[in-house]
Amino acid sequence: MKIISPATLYTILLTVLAMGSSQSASAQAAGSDTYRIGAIVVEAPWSREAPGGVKRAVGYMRITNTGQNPDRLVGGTAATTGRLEVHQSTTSDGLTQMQAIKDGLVIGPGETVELKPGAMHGMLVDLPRGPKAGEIIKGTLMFEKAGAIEIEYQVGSVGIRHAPTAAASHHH
Ligand SMILES: [Cu+2]
Repeated sequence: MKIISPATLYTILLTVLAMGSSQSASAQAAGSDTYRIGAIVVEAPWSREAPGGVKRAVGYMRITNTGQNPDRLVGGTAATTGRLEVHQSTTSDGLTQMQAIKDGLVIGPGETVELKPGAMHGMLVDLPRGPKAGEIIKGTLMFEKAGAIEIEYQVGSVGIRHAPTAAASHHH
């Protein structure tokens, strides 16, 4: 029988600890398009390439309030200089216009709100530059009750209508 010296044992222990932490890190990365803070769950944030030097981009996601009380998305940051606005699209006389929702987006208890193309959507404004397909935009969302949460938008190509990650995992 081999006797393990305390120094060796220490090394083994450190190795096990390192393995444990790298495993949990990769598990987190696998589910990285779902984010939670308090009662709020944010799923699949995504954006779209903004061509031609435009420094704004769309910001889509699904937000669920699993709590007993309403909460409110009041804004957020995007990349180094940008911020998130929540817009409502309205069409009248064939003309579609967007308006920022000034008082924030209320999400009732048990409610899921989807920010998506052609409807209520997020707009990332004042970005340092237009995002490119395949990139990630780091940002935060600020909720009145749940607080701030860090998220990442997956950037898809110009013209896509669905989250790039969801599109990649579907086989139609
Ligand atoms: Cu808009």
